[in-house]
Amino acid sequence: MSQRPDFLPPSFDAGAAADPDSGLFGLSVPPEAAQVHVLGVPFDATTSYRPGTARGPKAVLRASHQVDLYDRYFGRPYEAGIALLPEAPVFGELQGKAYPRARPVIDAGGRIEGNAELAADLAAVNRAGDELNRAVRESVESSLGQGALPVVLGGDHSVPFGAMEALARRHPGLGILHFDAHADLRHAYEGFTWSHASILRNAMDRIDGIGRLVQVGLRDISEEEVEYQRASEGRIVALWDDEWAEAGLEGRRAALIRRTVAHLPREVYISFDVDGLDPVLCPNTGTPVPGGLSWHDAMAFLVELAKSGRRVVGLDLVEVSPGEPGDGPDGLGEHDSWDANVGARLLYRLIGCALATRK
Ligand SMILES: [Mn+2]
Repeated sequence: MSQRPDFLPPSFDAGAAADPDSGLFGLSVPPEAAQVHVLGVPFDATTSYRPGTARGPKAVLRASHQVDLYDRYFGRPYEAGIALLPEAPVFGELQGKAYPRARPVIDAGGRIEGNAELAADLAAVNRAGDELNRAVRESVESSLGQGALPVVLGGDHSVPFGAMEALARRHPGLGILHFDAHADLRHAYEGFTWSHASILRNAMDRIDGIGRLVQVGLRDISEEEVEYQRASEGRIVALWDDEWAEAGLEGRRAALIRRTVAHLPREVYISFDVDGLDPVLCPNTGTPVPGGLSWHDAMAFLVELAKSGRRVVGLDLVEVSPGEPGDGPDGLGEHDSWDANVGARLLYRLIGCALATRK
């Protein structure tokens, strides 16, 4: 056994069931003592297909109490101290403001020409996105200032822009390893500047310090996005889901993982949209698509990334949705949803991977 970190009470047992009132992963670590800061961002205003990811952070928190803290892949990530930051009221306020005003714009398919009311709705949603980005960026900068690993827990995929900004500023040339069914390279989807479907486009167009984007699991894409990838002249590298399936049939996956990871620069940000996984693992996510990575596929990428000597400087997990609202606390059901269970375990592995690269 290693030495017990100071933040754990002497009675703490990593193998025991977590107290329902405990923090993320059953730990109750003050942020000052934690090497990992998880920022929950309950926001999904531009969700176009199926809402619910705004309840993701609460659902993942509750499901995290079931995650075993010892990990055969990455050891004892909990010893670093993992703290869910106190919920910033600004996110709920922005969600309350932007969500209802986004609905009529989405219903109109983003075609707002000549309609002043819709134009005002769209402007309000875009302003909320600006504010959200600023709040996320400031929180991540504060975590970085304290030497902590910043982790953003969505929410939909629009939320981590501020984290990417803060990290690219600190690590010029930063690479992004992006797991997703979608490329998210659309230009202002449905008119929204800060749409979940535009997150990587916004990152590539608006953030100077990003060196390369490596996208894994893609299987639902517009022609405009393919053109954009092509025009990047190698700045964007895609591993398509059909290539991945074919490599499986031919027994070439291990080499393909190594080759994909080799495209990344030394410093890496992971943006993990849970819909990159097989929807069997995330049936309630906002925009599920058949195909996708298995659990073990995703783990193989994380293990290879850690082995490769690269350094994970920050990450997000987004688009985890517990499904229909329930009668339990925080709009959750009586029991943990399967999506939240998978999300909590994935979050723990992502954090474990990142910590393993920082040693
Ligand atoms: Mn996405």
